[in-house]
Amino acid sequence: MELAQALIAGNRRALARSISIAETGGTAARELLSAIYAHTGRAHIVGITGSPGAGKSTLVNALALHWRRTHQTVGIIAVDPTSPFTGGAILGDRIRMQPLGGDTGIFIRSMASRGRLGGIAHATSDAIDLLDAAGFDIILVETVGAGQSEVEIASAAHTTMVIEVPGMGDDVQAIKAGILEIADIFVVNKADRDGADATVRQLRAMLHLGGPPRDGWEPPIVPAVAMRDEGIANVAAAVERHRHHLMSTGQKMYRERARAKREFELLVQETALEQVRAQLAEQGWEALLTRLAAREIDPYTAARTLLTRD
Ligand SMILES: Nc1nc2c(ncn2[C@@H]2O[C@H](COP(=O)(O)OP(=O)(O)O)[C@@H](O)[C@H]2O)c(=O)[nH]1
Ligand SMILES: [Mg+2]
Repeated sequence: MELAQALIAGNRRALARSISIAETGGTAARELLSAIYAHTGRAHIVGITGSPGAGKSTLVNALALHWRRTHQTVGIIAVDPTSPFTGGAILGDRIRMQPLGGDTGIFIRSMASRGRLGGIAHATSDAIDLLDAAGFDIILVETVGAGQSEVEIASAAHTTMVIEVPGMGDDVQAIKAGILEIADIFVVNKADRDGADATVRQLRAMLHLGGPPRDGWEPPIVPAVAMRDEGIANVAAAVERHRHHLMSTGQKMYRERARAKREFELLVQETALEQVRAQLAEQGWEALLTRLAAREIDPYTAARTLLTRD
């Protein structure tokens, strides 16, 4: 497959086109992803999540520049399901990330879900594979902390970084238990503001309330001022330590397996649905939906019948 070959050879236009194909989904996407799969599994994938305005894009920018200085290539995916139509946030991120432009060792892409099954998480996962096959050493995935999506994206990452900012005050409950579950590293960004020390202390207390460290890893809490490039080397070092931890304890393999499972199950669902719909054609599918709505048949029987028929 020509496109796949160009992508693997490092052609940036081929990469951009491939990600668009993955966003759309369907047969073309599957053929492409199938052709590149053997070339994936090399990159270290870092998910970055936190509330809007916490400084994720600024941090991503600073980290990418840091890693470029150490001669590593960086692929960046910005996921923002909150503004698929206006493109406002996406454009904002593009502009903010501009200092990175012009360097082929960095590739930046904003993701939009084009109504795929599994939505943006699925398309993002495919984009990660494409960047991986294109040879990027580190893949950064920025996602807004909006509940389910961050958890899904965390399961696609090797290292998940959660960004907090000072000023949580009494609002410790604002840090949801879910966040504690997924965070491998905490960054207290905007440490130039009052209360950064208190935020670090609160996070530490919350982590200790959660009992002994999971899998032998105590998430470090790293203060940073992303805007001024302060603490970025410490954040990068924490990522490096976590990566090493995953390798040396065998958890890397475990995470890879969990990711493969999730992706595979989603793929089987997607493929089965497409096959069934193709079998019935558009008319048959619409007729079936009408009969379901009229309670003429039940969905359980209908699904079983469709999937077991040769
Ligand atoms: N005071 C301060 N502001 C910051 C810092 N990092 C980022 N910002 C600002 O916070 C705002 C939101 O940053 P952005 O990276 O877009 O946040 P995102 O929504 O999490 O991606 C921008 O105006 C940044 O300039 C920091 O370390 N200190
Ligand atoms: Mg952002």
